[in-house]
Amino acid sequence: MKLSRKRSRLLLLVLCVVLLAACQGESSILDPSGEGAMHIANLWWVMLIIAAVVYVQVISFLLLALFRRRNADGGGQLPDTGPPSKHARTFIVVNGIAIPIAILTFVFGFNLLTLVQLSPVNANAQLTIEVIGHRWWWEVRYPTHNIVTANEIYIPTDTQVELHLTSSDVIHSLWIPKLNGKTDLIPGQTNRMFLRTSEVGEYRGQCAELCGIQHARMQLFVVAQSPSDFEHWIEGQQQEAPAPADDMALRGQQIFLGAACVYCHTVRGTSASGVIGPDLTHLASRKTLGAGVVLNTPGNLAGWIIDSQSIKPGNLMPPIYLESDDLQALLTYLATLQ
Ligand code: HEC
Ligand SMILES: [Cu+2]
Repeated sequence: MKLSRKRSRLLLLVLCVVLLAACQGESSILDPSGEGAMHIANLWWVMLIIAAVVYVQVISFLLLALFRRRNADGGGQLPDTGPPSKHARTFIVVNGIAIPIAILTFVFGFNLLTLVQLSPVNANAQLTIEVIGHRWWWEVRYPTHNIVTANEIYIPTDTQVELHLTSSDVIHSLWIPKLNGKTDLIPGQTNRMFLRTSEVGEYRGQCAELCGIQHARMQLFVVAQSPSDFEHWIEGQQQEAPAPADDMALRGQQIFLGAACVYCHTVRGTSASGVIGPDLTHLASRKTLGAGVVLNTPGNLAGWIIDSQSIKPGNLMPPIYLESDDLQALLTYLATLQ
């Protein structure tokens, strides 16, 4: 098929728009909101520009050579010009050796500089948060505040936050594209990574290391708040679960404490102290269930409890059968875990 000039121009335009659109978005490294991601984006742009200039130069030399050859005498055969002239030799030394060495040295240096900038060792942390990878969710602990939550990392803006990363089973990798690069979570080892942003907002994160069947659905959210909002959040999360205020919630609590839930989940302020699944003390304050798989609504919560396998197949919570009014009471109780 032969494209008319007008059509191919249109195609080019559409292509450009599509490519530019890919630069934005909630998981784009080219749209940084944090200090770490900004250094990475700078490196990316510098390398892109250098590569583009080199590409244009190489292609123009290639075209020049082709063009010259066609004009040479002898029907496409290169004329015998004897040994290369001094001029030709200088050309090769400059363009083939000196410039590539200069470019590679510069890029290497820029990479080292970026690595240093990304290194948490140089940063004096104002807040430390522990993140523990599990198949397939994130445990998030604030050791100085005595808080445990899951799949959400709340941070104050304009604060140097240091994450201590480890894993309880296989290797995972934490990646919050708009805030920083990837760092592995390795069992038996603690890796560090820093987060710093001045923009209030929600940033998507994702496990970036194949860790099993639900790897792709191991998401998390970083919520950056103003320092005063963050203090408020901390105070809320430090509370133990309140005692049930009415009969329905009380019945729900009894069902919760009498069911298998307690072997896997903790609710501070009750006897439930399991550590296999996420801490549920402030479940109702979370936005999603199952590491970002569904929104935390009563309907989704009911569906999750009865058969989380149909929502996130292969996850480590078994289906739990409950009579419908028992389930209703349990939902009422779970809704009090603000
Ligand atoms: C055998 C252990 C086990 C039992 C028993 C169990 N769970 Fe879970 N639960 C898990 C695991 C593991 C997850 C995390 C699944 C994931 O996201 O991949 C989970 C996740 C959840 C979540 C989502 C939490 C979040 O923040 O995403 C809720 C809510 C929940 N369980 C409630 C319950 C309730 C209520 C019961 C009892 C009726 C129960 N679970 C019984 C292991 C268990
Ligand atoms: Cu993972």
